[in-house]
Amino acid sequence: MVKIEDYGEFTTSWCPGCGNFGIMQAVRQALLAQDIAPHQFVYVSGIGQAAKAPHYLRSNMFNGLHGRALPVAQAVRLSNTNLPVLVSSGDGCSYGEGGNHFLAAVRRNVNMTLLAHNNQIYGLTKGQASPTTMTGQVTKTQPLGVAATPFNPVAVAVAMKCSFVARSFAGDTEHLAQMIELAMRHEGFALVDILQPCVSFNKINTYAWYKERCVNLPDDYDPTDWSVAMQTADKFGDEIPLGLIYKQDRPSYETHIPQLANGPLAQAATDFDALDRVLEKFV
Ligand SMILES: Cc1ncc(C[n+]2csc(CCOP(=O)(O)OP(=O)(O)O)c2C)c(N)n1
Ligand code: SF4
Repeated sequence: MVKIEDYGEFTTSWCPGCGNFGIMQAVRQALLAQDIAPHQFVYVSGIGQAAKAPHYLRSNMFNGLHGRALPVAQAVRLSNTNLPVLVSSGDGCSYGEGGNHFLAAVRRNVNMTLLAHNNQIYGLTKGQASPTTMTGQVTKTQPLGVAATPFNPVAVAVAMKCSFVARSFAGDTEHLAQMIELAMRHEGFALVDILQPCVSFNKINTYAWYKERCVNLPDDYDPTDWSVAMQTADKFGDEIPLGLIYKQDRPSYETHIPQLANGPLAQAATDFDALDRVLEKFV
């Protein structure tokens, strides 16, 4: 039986009060609820404050380049389909630098979970606007205010019929742990967009700002109704719905790959004769 202490205690370089602490607490709770030991999963990230999350959990981990966490995570999962794969990535990393990888991941539907730490700012590089920063918000590099319209990741994911789309809030760790657990148990690509206050560089979208607006979806909400999910996903303003917004059960990418039919590649015996033939032909 796994214990919460098994995931370790680490000193972080995050600012006191950062929303990332709530996310890490929820990740631990979600892993514990599934009885997943540190060696039984892989935690992947790119670059940024969010991407430091795997440094602060005892687990297998891999740091990719900025925006490149998802391709790495897909490769990990496809080479060992026995391993649950969790990704922590900032809104800049997931929706800016990694935007096209995000779209491809939604389409591919490899079985894994993306935790997008959405603080609506670039935290690590000290507060430039990210794709989710609100129009008009003044930052050090946008002194006249952001001119662009913000990217709505939840609406984009629902529009693409992503197989699992949830939104949660770093200030409500119980709700967040529930969403992470649901996402990890889901068969296919799961997005959990997490509203994560950056107390140092985003003075607009604070804990109080999110709390005033966040509303949990009602118990009778049907996440399989795509039209309702589109309307729900479009809401981001005076009201921000939290919960499992959309879900569609469909076969994950792994099930389409004939080479995986006999089990994980990582456990397959190496065919040295075939390897010799390849080397002879191409080297
Ligand atoms: C290709 C590339 N572009 C830019 C950078 C510089 N850079 C590093 S972290 C970062 C922003 C991180 O913001 P975000 O992904 O939102 O994560 P946060 O730090 O807010 O958690 C940037 C622009 C980089 N390392 N690589
Ligand atoms: S700069 Fe923002 S995101 Fe980074 S650790 Fe500090 S509060 Fe968190």
